Amino acid sequence: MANQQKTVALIGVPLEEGSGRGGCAMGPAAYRIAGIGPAMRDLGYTVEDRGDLRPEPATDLADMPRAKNLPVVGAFTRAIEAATYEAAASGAVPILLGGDHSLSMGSVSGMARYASEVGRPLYVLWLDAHSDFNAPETSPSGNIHGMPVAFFCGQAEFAAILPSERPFVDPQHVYQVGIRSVDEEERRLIAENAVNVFDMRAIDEEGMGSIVKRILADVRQADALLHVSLDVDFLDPDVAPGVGTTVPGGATFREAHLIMELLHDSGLVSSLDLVELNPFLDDRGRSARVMVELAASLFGRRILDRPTRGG
Ligand code: HAR
Ligand code: MN
Ligand code: MN
Ligand code: MN
Repeated sequence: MANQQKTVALIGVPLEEGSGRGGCAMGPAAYRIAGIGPAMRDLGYTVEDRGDLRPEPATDLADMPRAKNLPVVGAFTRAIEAATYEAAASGAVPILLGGDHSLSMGSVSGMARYASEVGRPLYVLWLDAHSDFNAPETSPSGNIHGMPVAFFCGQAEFAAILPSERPFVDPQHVYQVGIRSVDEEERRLIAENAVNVFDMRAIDEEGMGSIVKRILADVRQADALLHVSLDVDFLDPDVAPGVGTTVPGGATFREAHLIMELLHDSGLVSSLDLVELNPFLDDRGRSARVMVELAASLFGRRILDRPTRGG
């Protein structure tokens, strides 16, 4: 990603109905207060803030007990899919300011449509404590933020939210890093679908750097677009407490920072989600600032210049 002349499109998604509790809808405001726009501008990008999406609940989507708040989440999914696709098609890098993780049903589907139009595969890097591969039938909670990966891989067709001919992401092109909370049925699903999962043990044994370099080599080899989805709970709760589903033993700030620097150097990132921030649970804006800091590193903020390494 050469910064000069590049445009980033900020898309606010005040969606919390996928999470089963209040607070994530304040996420876009918190990211703006923490300075996401100025951080991108300082790096040389043109910043288009497209404001917040606020769709009316979809009247054609019936309530489903095992997929809570479906008419709201479904309406957001449609609006997010369209906004993400349009931003990418206009040549910008979409940055989704969440909002709970159900927003990725829309952002990844929008990028999948864009990728198929330009004739390239879409790969997804999922940075999260959770696999988010439940279907309504397997979810223990019924919360849709635990289902987006299954949805964009075509494994959770729980309602006619998007046209049935939409392109799906191949689960083998999904790389999950930081995983440490997987439900019983979900465990079976990710294995059957051959999702690439790097849990905390893999990170401890192999090191974050070598895992991420391998992933990026696969993406480059495939000449793919890469969508990055960063869930606050990927980070250790000591680093980022502002999230409803903390799981101990998460990534350190240094591990997360390294990923962002490697992603920037790769030049492969086409789009980014910042999700699950719950400002109501945060500690004086700390988690919002950490997320903005990580996004800035992904877009090129660096500590020192480095000789460019090939590949
Ligand atoms: N696996 C659990 C469920 O489906 C919890 C999912 C929580 N997901 C997030 N995003 N917080 O990763 O209910
Ligand atoms: Mn998640
Ligand atoms: Mn999570
Ligand atoms: Mn393949």
